Amino acid sequence: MPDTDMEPVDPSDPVGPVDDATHRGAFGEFGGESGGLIERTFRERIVLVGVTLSGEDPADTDASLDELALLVDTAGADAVERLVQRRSSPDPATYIGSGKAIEVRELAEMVDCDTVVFDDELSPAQQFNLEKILGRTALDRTAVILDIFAQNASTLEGKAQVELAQLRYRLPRLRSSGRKFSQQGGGIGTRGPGETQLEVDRRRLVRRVHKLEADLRKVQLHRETQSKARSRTRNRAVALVGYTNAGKSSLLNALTDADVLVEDRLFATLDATTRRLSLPGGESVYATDTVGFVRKLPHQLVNAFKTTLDVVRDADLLIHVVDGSGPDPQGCIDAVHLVLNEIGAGDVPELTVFNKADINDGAANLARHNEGSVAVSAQTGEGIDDLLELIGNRVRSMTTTTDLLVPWSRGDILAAVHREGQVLSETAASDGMAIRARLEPSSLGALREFVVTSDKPNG
Ligand SMILES: Nc1nc2c(ncn2[C@@H]2O[C@H](COP(=O)(O)OP(=O)(O)OP(=O)(O)O)[C@@H](O)[C@H]2O)c(=O)[nH]1
Ligand SMILES: [Mg+2]
Repeated sequence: MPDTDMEPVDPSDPVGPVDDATHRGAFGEFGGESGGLIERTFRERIVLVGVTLSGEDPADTDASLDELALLVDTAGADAVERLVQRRSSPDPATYIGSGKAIEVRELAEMVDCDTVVFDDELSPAQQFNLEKILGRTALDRTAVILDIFAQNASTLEGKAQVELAQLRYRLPRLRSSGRKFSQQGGGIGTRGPGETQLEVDRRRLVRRVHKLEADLRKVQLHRETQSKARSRTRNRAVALVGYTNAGKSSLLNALTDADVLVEDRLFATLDATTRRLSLPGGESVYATDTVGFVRKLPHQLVNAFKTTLDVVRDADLLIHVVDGSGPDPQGCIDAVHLVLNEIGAGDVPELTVFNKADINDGAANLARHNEGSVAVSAQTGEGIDDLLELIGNRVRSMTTTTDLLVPWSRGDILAAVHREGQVLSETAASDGMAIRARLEPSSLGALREFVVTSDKPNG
């Protein structure tokens, strides 16, 4: 659950933060801080570059570049031009062809842009070669997403996860890009330290990675203990998942009194928040809001956010929140499914919720064409009762309705039924208490000799 017991970073720790990950952006210089918020003195001008591989739909490249433009904007820069190349495969040395790279350089000079952002993860060598040809900084999608995460991380756990992802991304780039990672020192593009210093830096980074990994393992252990405690209480767990900015946090707030930060911003939520949610049938479940997804979510982040994403993998039901008013709901759904598969949550049952029904007819139309889904507005509350009903039905279908006859002499069994299940009715009979209860299959074993009939309502 959300609040972690992670150790604060000790400033005297020799393996303290190597790089002020939360205050260094992918773009430009910072003008300083006011009220704890970072202000950038200027917004860099960016050229975006994408590749359509053979067999790929150019429309997908466009959608991906639209999203990259939004990511770049969130990170604090302006995408002023874009360029797409069709290729059979990425060039191992330069990602795009070297002739095309010269074209990009000319375009960058023409529009006076400082940085070129490529819509995929570049290998360290590709990045190095591209910077040489372009004569300016070459960044990739991963660096931009990491930058946004770094700006948004607020809890110790979130910060540690982002820093770990950044270090894993930067380590292999240390030598080839000549970037400098020491505390004092310039931002992107400054010349690197000498070979010896590089080795020192590298060792320091590796030590820091190990420290962060150990810290995060502790958090994970803590969380596993909590989730064991929860499974003893027999409450089901649902996780809100979806594309970033779809309205997951807004929906958790609408369903419970969670008071999670809601912002019109990509990746506003990086930590998991769990609240108890009471359903109309009388059951309660634990509902967790967590980090949003995006196309090509960097694997470094997926790995570093493992403890946070475990909540999704271990959930009994996913509430997949889709912005039904947006231009490309299906593209977002597909992107989310890819990430779910990647984190091993591809098989968790899913309930699709088309949100933002107050904006246009999109959500309602989508819900009509998608069996078992529902249209809601987290903002106005429209459809929320239907959603609660649906969650209740889905959760109920996971448990079994059972009739038991418990002899009067077995007070312990009576108590166990009440503790482990939800008692629907109790009728006193001459030979004991006749009970109808919803029980988990796992509880049924121990109660077998008292079971009269047992059936699963919705399969
Ligand atoms: N009009 C309208 N706006 C909504 C609705 N739900 C959410 N929003 C807005 O959409 C934006 C994103 O909402 P969040 O709840 O932060 O979205 P999220 O999915 O948690 O986003 P991340 O945590 O950044 O991934 C905010 O500006 C919300 O006010 C809705 O039903 N209607
Ligand atoms: Mg959120």
